[in-house]
Amino acid sequence: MADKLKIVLGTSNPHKVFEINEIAKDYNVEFILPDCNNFDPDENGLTFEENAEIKAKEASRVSKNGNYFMADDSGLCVDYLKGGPGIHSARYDTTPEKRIEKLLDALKDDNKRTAHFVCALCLCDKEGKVLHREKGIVEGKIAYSKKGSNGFGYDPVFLVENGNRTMAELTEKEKNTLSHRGRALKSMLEWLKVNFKI
Ligand code: ITT
Repeated sequence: MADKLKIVLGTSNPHKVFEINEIAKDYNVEFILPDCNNFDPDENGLTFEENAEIKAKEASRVSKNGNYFMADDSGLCVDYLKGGPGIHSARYDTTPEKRIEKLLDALKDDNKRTAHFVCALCLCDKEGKVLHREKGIVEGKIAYSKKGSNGFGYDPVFLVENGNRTMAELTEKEKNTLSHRGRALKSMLEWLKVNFKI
């Protein structure tokens, strides 16, 4: 079998690297971290797509390893908060716990709880040229309190689709099958399979 295609993942979030490699494990590809001291691009885009592109291009610029670069920009969009925290999900408050508390507090008057997670992926080459993009969404609702301990971020308060389990109560495999990241990445992997024979 040919060597695994290595793709540098422009991220500083270890949960993303773990989930992405888990989802990709049946393909001849491996996602690795950028070879640089501190990966911290200015995510000043106005959309998930723009921020994914900023991070993928920054990885191609600063990383000393790799020929291909991908980034994931993702977040939680709550209807009552007019799509917020959205692209600001990672910065909604200072810690994951505080972010969840702030979200539950914002919805405490029994407001509309429908929400969705979004994941935008962008793949580019060494020169920073965009080769492909994908997007994945999973619909759900914000729970009244935290449940479950798997996953990361807002998973303990995100009730998946029409079910009564939060994302943090799903097994790793269940989350990866239906999550925004799982859906976007599956399409990206199929594209890579056709174009890079992975
Ligand atoms: P990088 O920018 O370095 O990749 P980040 O965590 O800052 O890492 P984003 O800017 O894309 O990444 O913000 C994503 C945030 O959205 C993340 O920190 C979580 O709070 C939330 N999020 C994204 N995917 C999630 C998931 O699968 N489960 C729970 N929360 C998620």
